[in-house]
Amino acid sequence: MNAFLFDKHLSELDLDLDKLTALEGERQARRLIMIPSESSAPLAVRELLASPYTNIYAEGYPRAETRTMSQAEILDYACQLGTYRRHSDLRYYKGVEYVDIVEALARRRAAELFAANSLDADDLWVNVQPLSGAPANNAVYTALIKPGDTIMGMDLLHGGHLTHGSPVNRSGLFYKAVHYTVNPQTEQLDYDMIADLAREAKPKIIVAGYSSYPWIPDWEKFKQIAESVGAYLLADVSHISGLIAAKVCSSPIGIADVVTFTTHKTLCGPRGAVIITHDKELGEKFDKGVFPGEQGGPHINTIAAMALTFELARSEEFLKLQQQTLKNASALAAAFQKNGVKVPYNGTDSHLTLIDCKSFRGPEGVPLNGDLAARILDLVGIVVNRNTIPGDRSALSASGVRFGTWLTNAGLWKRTLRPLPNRLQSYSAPPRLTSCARKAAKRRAQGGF
Ligand code: DSN
Repeated sequence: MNAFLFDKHLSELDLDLDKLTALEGERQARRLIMIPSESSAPLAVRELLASPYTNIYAEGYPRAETRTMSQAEILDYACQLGTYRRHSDLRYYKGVEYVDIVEALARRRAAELFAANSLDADDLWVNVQPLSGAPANNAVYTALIKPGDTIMGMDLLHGGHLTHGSPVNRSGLFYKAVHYTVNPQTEQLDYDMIADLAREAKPKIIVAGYSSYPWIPDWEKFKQIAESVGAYLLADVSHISGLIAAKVCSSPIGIADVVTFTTHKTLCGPRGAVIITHDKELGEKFDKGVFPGEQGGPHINTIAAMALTFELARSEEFLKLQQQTLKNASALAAAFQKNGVKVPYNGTDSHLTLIDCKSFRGPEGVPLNGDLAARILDLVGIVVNRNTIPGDRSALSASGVRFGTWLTNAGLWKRTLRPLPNRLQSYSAPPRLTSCARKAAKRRAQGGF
């Protein structure tokens, strides 16, 4: 019984899920995936995600003094394990002697990697427990403001994120959200307009950092605006954390009061998120905001994978990857423009760019929309997402398509496409679309949906 449940491989236990997983791997290897919020995590990162750390509960945090220890001190097992045995700790569970080391290492490596703007690792307070970007931002709000307080972020339709105060998200339901937009003439951030809105709305938090606005913000200008109205500045750099880690774009660390980011986009790590501040008092609030404010047990397998990600991001290869990712995005935007395709925001200095699908018209002059464009591209093996662009009125009818160049890390020329595993050779293909369509028509004819 035990052997049946616990010792067998997926291919022995569930052929369907095994096939589906192999097919997904094959899809990812064959397609040009250009969704800028995705990435391809290295094999070793994925090994850690499937490691024994997935079994652990560890509510709480490692000891505070490990924040200013060097990596060598954190990895001094004799000392760490002795301390663990001798003293009580902040975790609610035992069995976390190695987990403590892993999380302390992840925090330290993140601090060393992201130290910038004259700060060093010892100046930074890092939390690596947020399960993803949305919980990270929500933990920051929980820590800093009360329901009903005002937050100010970029309009979702112009490139902001759901958690920056969208009315359909908790950030817009619990807090009073006001939104800045791009300047309609330049389609770029207009710091005077943002400052005017901040003076009028008096937000407690201003959010900078975007999901589809492609230009790196001027962090100092945002900080001046936030200070002028007594607001905290939250830099949500989820999309560009890999670029910041490689120092190929400006960093808000030490400028913004708090920086949040996911680890699975340009940073090429596991699906998780990080909160960093240079203010210890705020850091302690964020720790409480994450646990117990927002979450229960952290995902230690993810934290272990983050620790590796932060180490890999210090490599020369990672730097080259991020440099090339930037070059590729600029080249892509320029090529679109050269071919008469309108590029919203008029270019990029990050890892993503967009097109305005209205540049294309059908035979009767009907403009292409984002959804149809994304479907056509999918059919030819290019995977993107439809996206709103300035001028759109609803997230449901987007005129744009968003392209990210993280696929630089697939190398194209470097990756050899492996044939499907033998066990899939005999796999009979899923029902063809036409037969699916026939079945759907039959269901509809019989009064189904
Ligand atoms: N929705 C993600 C994106 O695609 O940018 C960010 O959370």
